[in-house]
Amino acid sequence: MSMDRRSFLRVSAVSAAGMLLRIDPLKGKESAEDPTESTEPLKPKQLKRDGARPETWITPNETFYIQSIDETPPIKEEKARFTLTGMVEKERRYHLNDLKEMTPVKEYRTLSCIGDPVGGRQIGNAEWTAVRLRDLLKEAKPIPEAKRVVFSCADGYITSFPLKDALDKNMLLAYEMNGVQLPPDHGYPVRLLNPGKYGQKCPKWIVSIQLVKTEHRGFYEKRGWSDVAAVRTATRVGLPSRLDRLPAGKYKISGSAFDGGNHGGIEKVEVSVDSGATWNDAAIWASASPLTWSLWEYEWEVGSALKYARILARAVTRDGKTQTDKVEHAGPEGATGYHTVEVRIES
Ligand SMILES: Nc1nc2c(c(=O)[nH]1)N[C@H]1C(S)=C(S)[C@@H](COP(=O)(O)O)O[C@H]1N2
Ligand SMILES: [Mo]
Repeated sequence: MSMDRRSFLRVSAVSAAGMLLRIDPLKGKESAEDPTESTEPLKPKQLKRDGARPETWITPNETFYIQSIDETPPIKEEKARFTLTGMVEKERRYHLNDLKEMTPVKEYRTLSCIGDPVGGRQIGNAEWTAVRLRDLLKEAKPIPEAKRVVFSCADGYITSFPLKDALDKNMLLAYEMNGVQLPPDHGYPVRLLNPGKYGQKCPKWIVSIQLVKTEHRGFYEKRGWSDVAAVRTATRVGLPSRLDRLPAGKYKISGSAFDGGNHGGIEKVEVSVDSGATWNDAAIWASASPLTWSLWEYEWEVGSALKYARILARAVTRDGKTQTDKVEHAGPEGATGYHTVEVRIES
C-alpha cells in the first residue's frame, strides 16, 4: 500500500523538525530520550513508522508502528501460504484458509521494539485473531533431535528460537489485527506473536517454519542484538511531551507501562513531577493481561510558581521489583532507565 510510504515520509518530516529542539534549553545539553538515536541497522529502503501518542487502549492499525528491514512484500491471496518442515514426522504446507478453519484465539497483545530508546514510540497494542503455533507443531510431530525453530519471511528476514518456546500455549500465529485481515505492513498473511519477547522475535510475512537441531542466528541476532530479546520493564510518559508548555492548574499526565509478562505484569506505576525526589501513585485505567501494556494516568496540580518541571515515571512489577533506573541503551538487550520529560510551565 502506497499510503504507508507517504505517511512514513510525513512522520519523518515531523521528527526532523522535532530535532531542531534537540538541544535542551533547560539543561543546555542533549536529552537522553531522543527518539532518533535508535541503533537498529538501517537498510536504504527500511520502512519505519512511529506509533501515535497519547496511547489509546487499542492502537489503530493506521497508526501502529512499523519496523521492517525493507519494503512490504506484495503477497497475493493465492500465495498466502507457508510450509512447516525440517525435523518433523509430517511436513505440511498451510494456506491462510487452513488456519481460518481452526478454532480462533482472540487476544490483546502489545508489541514493542528492542531498538527503541527509553520512552520511544515503537510500541502498540492490538486485538489479534490467531491460532496456537503448538497446535500445528503437534500435528507435525517434531522428532526428538529437533531443538530450534527457524522462521523465514518473504522480505528475507529470518529469526529463530528454541522449540520449547515455540510450544508455549501463548505463542500465536496471527492472521487478523483489530478485526481485519492482517494489514500488508504488519505481516499478511501470517505473523508471529511471541509472548514476552520484543518484536524482533515476532516475524511477519512467514513463508517457512523449519525445525532444526543446530544453533541458528537470525537477521538482527547476527548483527549483535540479543538472541533472547526478552522484554524489559519500561514505562513511557505519553503526555506531556518534552518542552510542552503546560498551563498552571490540573493536568493529566498519562502513559503506558509494559514488562511483557516477564515479571508477572505491572503492579503499579509511580510518577514524579519533581525530578525524582518524590513519587506518586498513578491510576492504571486499562490492562488485559501481563502480555498487554498497562495504561495509566496521574492528575497533577501544576503550581503557578513553577517555571519548569522534570517528570519521570516508573513501574513496579507483580514480583515486587521496581523498574531499574540504570540507564542502558537499546543495544543489545533493550533500553532501561526512567523516561524523563521536561516541560515548561506558563506563568
Ligand atoms: N519479516 C519481518 N518480520 C519482522 C521484521 C522485519 O523487518 N521483517 N521486523 C521485526 C521487528 S524489529 C519488529 S519491532 C516488529 C514490528 O512489527 P510491526 O511492524 O508490525 O509493528 O516486526 C518484526 N518482524
Ligand atoms: Mo524491532
